[in-house]
Amino acid sequence: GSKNDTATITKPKTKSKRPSLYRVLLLNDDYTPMEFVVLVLQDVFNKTREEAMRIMLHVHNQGVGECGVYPFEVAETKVTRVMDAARKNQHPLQCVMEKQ
Ligand code: NFA
Repeated sequence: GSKNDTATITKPKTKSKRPSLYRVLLLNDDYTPMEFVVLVLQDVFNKTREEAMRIMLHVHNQGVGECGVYPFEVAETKVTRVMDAARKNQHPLQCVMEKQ
């Protein structure tokens, strides 16, 4: 037969899988300055000063708090940015992500 007569038919795959979402969390500690946490929330998570204050105080009082929910790679980049800034400034601030 001709070259392209095999019986394999590939179905057009246009179906879009929705990306898994990850919650990014900040953890409280006794040493990181409140102002540093507020600045991180504004800079890394694009929060307003007011929202950043609200989240920082929630973490301070409750021990943990959500900064946002993002696709894996975005969440990973934000965690890295927070941890790099904390290390650079010698603060023990911890940032983690968890599958939502
Ligand atoms: N608990 C810290 C303090 O009293 C502030 C803080 C808030 C640290 C949120 C980490 C996260 N200086």
